[in-house]
Amino acid sequence: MDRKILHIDMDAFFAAIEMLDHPELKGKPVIVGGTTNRGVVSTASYEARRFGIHSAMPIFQAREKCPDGIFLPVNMERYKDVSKTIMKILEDFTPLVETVSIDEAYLDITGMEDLLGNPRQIARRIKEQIYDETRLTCSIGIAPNKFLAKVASEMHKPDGLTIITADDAGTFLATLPVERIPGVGKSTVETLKRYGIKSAGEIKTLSKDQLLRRFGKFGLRLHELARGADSSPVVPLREIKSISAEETLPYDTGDLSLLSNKIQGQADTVAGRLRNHGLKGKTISIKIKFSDFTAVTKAQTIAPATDSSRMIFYNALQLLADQPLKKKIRLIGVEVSNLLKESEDAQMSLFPIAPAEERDRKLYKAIDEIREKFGRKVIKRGGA
Ligand code: TTP
Ligand code: MG
Repeated sequence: MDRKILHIDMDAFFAAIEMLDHPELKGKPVIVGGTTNRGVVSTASYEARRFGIHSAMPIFQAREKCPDGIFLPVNMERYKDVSKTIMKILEDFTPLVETVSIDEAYLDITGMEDLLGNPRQIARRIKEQIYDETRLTCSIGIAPNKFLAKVASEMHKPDGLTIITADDAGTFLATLPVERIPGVGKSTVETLKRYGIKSAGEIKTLSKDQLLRRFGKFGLRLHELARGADSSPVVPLREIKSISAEETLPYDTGDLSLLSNKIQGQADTVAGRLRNHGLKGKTISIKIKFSDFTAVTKAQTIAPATDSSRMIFYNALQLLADQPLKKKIRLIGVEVSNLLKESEDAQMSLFPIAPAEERDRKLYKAIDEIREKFGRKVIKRGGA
């Protein structure tokens, strides 16, 4: 049966909240991200976007583009509160809600028609209820899968409502620029352009093998997305048990500097995903598969729960240092489990967060231990 997936994304989220809290800013170019020139733009109101301002642009550049803009600091606690209100509204519609960031979620509304009306009616009710409770607008996309629902929600921002059926998907993808595919960054865009590929649909001209060779595992995903296919399920937050990243190495190795670099990258990835979900974890593990395909998992539990890539990295590094490595390694991975929702983390207030110095001391200790064991060359980057 066709699934019905709804993707919802709030419009100019941080800026919209500031305009709500300061009605005199309505209709003005509002830029949230900081008042000094050192930071970057978190987001800009649609009025400010007309000046070419966008997320991640340095503030000084935004000032050049829009000297009369209103520059505001980030008030994250307030935005998180609003986010909670919105997610609660969504969870009243269905428990199948996957929060992907502070202002974005997927809902699986398959089979809800009898209860709540057709997809368009469901989307309208969600929009109405959010507006009633928060006075904010959002954009919604509905499609047979998460990928198409996400691109649909972006199509008619702000206050959009876009439905893509399985039948329209081909036409839609034929004109969708590749940069709009989630996960496609600058370098992928460049490579695809070299093949003369500009739209998502045009990716179909490359074979599965070509895509695999050129882009690795992500190539296989592109192969599917080009056909409008995406089987990934909507996973409600409380069902996420762990977040991990792992990698089969290009060749079997015992090179500790390579392995610690991999762990560092994986710790970054995992920490980013934790933060996206508003989660922190207490158990950090590494997974190692050796050249003879035997495997070990080593874990340690820490307090307080963390979403910091440094904390994850140094704990993972320590686990690696404690692990006898008699054989070459084929695969390495980092996982964080024992997850808590940030808001539910009662322990956070019981354990004061270790001061930066203490964290660094532990990090350096782990690095020293590794150096002692494997020689100085192993970890080159000073603060790692
Ligand atoms: P987005 O949904 O990407 O942006 P938005 O809601 O401001 O605007 P749009 O109408 O296009 O959806 O991100 C949600 C919030 O996350 C955004 O308001 C600010 C924050 N954010 C950052 O802090 N840095 C970033 O680079 C991005 C993209 C978002
Ligand atoms: Mg948004």
